[in-house]
Amino acid sequence: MIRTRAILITGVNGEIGHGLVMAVKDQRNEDIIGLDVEEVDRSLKASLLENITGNILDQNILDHINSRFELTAIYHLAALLSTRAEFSPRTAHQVNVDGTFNLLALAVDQSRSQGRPVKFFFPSSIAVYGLANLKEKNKAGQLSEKQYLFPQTMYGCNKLYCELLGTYYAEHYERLAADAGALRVDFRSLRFPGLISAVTLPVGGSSDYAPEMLHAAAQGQPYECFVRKDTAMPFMTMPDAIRATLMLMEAPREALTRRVYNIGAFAPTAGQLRQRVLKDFPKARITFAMDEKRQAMVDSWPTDVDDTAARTDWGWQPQHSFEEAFAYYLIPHLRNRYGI
Ligand code: AKB
Repeated sequence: MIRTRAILITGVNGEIGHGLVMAVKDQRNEDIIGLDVEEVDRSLKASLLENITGNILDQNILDHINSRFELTAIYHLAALLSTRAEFSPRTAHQVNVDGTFNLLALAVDQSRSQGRPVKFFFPSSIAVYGLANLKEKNKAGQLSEKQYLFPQTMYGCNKLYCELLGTYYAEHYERLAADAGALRVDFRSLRFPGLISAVTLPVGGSSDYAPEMLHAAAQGQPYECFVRKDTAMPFMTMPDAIRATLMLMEAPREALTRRVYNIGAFAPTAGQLRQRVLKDFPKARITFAMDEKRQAMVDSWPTDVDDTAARTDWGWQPQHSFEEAFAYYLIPHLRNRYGI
């Protein structure tokens, strides 16, 4: 029996999953298998060759996928975000780490049967960084890929380990085997900043204050921001995150000098976000009520990242600066979405 060629997207119901399905459907001639632990959103179903409801920890599901499809690439998006992971560290480890391990094993099986490497995309995060305190954060400024890798959150630990695990699969997997050296998993990863979508809202992250503030304002609802006004961290629009993902996956292997890249776009403080939201929604009621524990998590993340390697190796350049993000993407789409 011949298997059907497709790409696999795990966690397809999530924010990145939504954006990625739409972009792949618009720009590429590839069939998509969508996997999610919840029933796949109705809005996505028409764009998928097959939607599968199942857990990435269930080997039967992965065996089923392996037996039916020839996967040209795996976009492994399923994860518990940083705030949720602190409440359920065991589940976070199982989903974020064991789940990734299972998907890497699937990629190896696929590579063996296809006789070629399988591309594997892993969304990492600025949560891999860990700055000791605010003084250190402000002093450190933009961080390169190798600095301050001492995460203070479960999610950050999970992401950092999986960056290393994926790199091991790409560079040294079964290094003592007779056929050692064959590239099986072409692992590629981006450290995403906080992502802001005009279409969906994140669940369980610590950078959620930015999208929550915006969506609340667009709906005329009050919003209490859980970090201080002066809190800075990097953000990016969802279309830029999707564009970066596809650019990295399309880049020729020889152009890549690393397997994990920082990417940045803009890095406003929460106060600057509020000011910009008020420009378009002058009646928005946005107040600040700091949650000390979530604040400390965000304070351990950098104010911004150095993405020189991504710019040099594969031409990364965000389409949306802070002002462009609001003027050309967020505000028009939010107005359209909420009918204002
Ligand atoms: C989160 O807040 O957990 C994520 C992230 C920064 O990776 N948005």
